[in-house]
Amino acid sequence: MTEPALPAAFGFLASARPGGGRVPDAVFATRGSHTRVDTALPDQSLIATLVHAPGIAPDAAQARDTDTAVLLAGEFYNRAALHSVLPPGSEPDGDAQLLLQLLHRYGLHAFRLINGRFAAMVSTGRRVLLATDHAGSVPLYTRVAPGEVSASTEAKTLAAQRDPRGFPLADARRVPGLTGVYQAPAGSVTEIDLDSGTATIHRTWTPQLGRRIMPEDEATAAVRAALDQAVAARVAPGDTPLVVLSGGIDSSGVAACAHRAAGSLDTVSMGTDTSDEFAQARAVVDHLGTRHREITIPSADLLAQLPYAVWASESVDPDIIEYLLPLVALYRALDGSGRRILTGYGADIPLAGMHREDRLPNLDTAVVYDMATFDGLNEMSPVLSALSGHWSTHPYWDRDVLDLLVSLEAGLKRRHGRDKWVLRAALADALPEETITRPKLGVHEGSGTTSSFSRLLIEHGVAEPAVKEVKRLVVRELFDLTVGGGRHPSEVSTAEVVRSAAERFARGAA
Ligand code: IOT
Ligand code: MG
Ligand code: MG
Repeated sequence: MTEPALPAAFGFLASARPGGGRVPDAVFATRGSHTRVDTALPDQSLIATLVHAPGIAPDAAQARDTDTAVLLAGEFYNRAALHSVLPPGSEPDGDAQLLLQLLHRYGLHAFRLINGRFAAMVSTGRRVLLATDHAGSVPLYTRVAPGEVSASTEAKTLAAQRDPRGFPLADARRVPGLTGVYQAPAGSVTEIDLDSGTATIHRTWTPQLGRRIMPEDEATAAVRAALDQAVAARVAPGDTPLVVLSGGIDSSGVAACAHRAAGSLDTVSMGTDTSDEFAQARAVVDHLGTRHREITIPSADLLAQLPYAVWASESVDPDIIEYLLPLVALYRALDGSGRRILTGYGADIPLAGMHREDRLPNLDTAVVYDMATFDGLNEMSPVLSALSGHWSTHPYWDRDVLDLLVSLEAGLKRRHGRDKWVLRAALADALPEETITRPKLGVHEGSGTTSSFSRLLIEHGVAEPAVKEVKRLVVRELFDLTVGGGRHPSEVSTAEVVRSAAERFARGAA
């Protein structure tokens, strides 16, 4: 049997209690089938709803033995290495079983070993462990009270159950407007005592602060090897992956590696009636020979989908929403059954690609800042694509690729007058010259999202200097409606929310 192209589960809502109980029906943004899990352990019960691709039994997303139960949303990328540290003869079937065996050997330190895209909940003895991958790329939320720990990959599902009131969780981020709901930090295990509701957070990963000096050829070879491996680990045997392609260096690099790893590749580009990067993507498509599709979304339709972008990402950051909106609209426009999608998202963070200037001190300041502030923005959330049934994954935020890129000295990132030099040089033999040398263009610029959103506000009477602040109000109101308030995004009108935010701002500013 070939391995399925999608992970066994995309997400979950779960509850651990000393006695039994039931988990309420959950409305996820993630589209998929729901499977109930009810595991009675000697000291607690773990009950859950798993949300997963239709037609794939989510068996590999759960595992148990005598006193421990594991739930896993997402997947691991260093399986061979993880298998190699298990006793001979142990042959775990799926990532949840693999995790269970690692937990036996290493305790909660098992999570320090995993390079993956996942959120996990573990019930063991009288304790509950909530774990995120290094990047927190699958958001994980919790509400904790003595005698009950609820956890979910979507905050909205916890908002729906107001009781019991959550305990404060030191060091975790509160979710705006949702009393008692916290987001588990990226790269951590939250260890909770079920009886008392007290928690300790253990960090399992932190961004590198030291920088490595390397000769040019060594640095480019290391980057290429790491990216090749990260992409190969994200391609399922026998599956043709889909790359969301802008024609910039980041996604074109992923496309080149994916084409090589899978032997065939589908690509898709989105644009709007105001702007697109279709010609630049086409250069890569022709070079690699991918099966390509262009999707044009009118700007008005794009902005009308703002509620979906906020509902899926559960982010309140207006800049991030401008990056995510075009991608969410693209994912929603993909028909057919669930695909495995690779993106170039995140490359600009360790390489300071958004930072358009030459000075190295400022470049490294930007890298340090961005690596210290990404947590909680949810820009890599799988829900962005899972809302239409697709699984997305981001090779540049593979743990090994990210550790390498972050750690390179700034002079390798900005070199010979080029931004992201080391990546461009690493891909020089795999892509057309015009792609290698193409200046960076953000997705929010290439799709005209930032400017159309600004224009919409100005049409509603917002003065130019207030645009940024009103965007923040709009995004927050969309969050309150769709995440806190449980409204489906199809029932929320961007225009109405813009009108109300503009009015509120005008009243406040007057
Ligand atoms: P950008 O790097 O332009 O795009 C991110 C990814 O989205 C691309 O690699 C590509 O896979 C996909 N994409 C972009 N445009 C299109 C398109 N027209 N059609 C299809 N796919 C497309 C913002 C940005 O510049 O996006 N994201 C940054 C950094 C975010 C800042 N976050 C932070 N500081 N925490 C990034 O690194 O991706
Ligand atoms: Mg990029
Ligand atoms: Mg771009």
